[in-house]
Amino acid sequence: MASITRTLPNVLISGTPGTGKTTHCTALALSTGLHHLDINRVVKEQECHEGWDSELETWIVDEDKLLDAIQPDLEKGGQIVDYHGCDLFPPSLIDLVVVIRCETATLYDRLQARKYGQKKLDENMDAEIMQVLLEEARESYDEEIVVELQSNEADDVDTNVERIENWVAAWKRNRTE
Ligand code: DAT
Repeated sequence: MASITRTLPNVLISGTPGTGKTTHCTALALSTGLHHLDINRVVKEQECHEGWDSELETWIVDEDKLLDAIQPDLEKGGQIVDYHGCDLFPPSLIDLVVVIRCETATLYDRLQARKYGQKKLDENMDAEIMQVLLEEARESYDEEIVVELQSNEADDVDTNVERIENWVAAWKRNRTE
């Protein structure tokens, strides 16, 4: 089985757009040496989509094609997976799920700064308020591997990254014992 042969863990960093996924993944890739697997980038560069949704300003993802594209990396392990969805990845290939959260006023400012259209902005604000990603994560994976972390201030990133770094180190130790 793929999960037995992996010597490095796969960590999914999820959350509503603007909460801080990419900020965390970039820092984590630097501090752990694991690979930042930016799913939006794969979708775009490997054309794992069925076109552009101009109303929601996003690619319409072809999930089968996307999974085919990333499966080898997930099987290899050592991936920090950066994506706003949780239910797409095979649970057997994900070792930790971090759902990044953010206070609504702060998120609103971040999304406005990105110049999102009103529909996209409202949809993402609703998703954060209704904690859609957290629920999705809890439904898709064992509850013990799902962690919710706040990302409102710069200090939060440092604390969260250190915590995930420690988790990765413990996972590696457990593998070799
Ligand atoms: P995501 O990848 O979830 O869309 P991001 O990492 O690009 O989010 O962050 C969105 C913006 O918010 C970006 O300008 C960085 C900033 N940001 C993220 N986390 C933060 C934090 N904890 N403190 C201050 N700014 C943060």
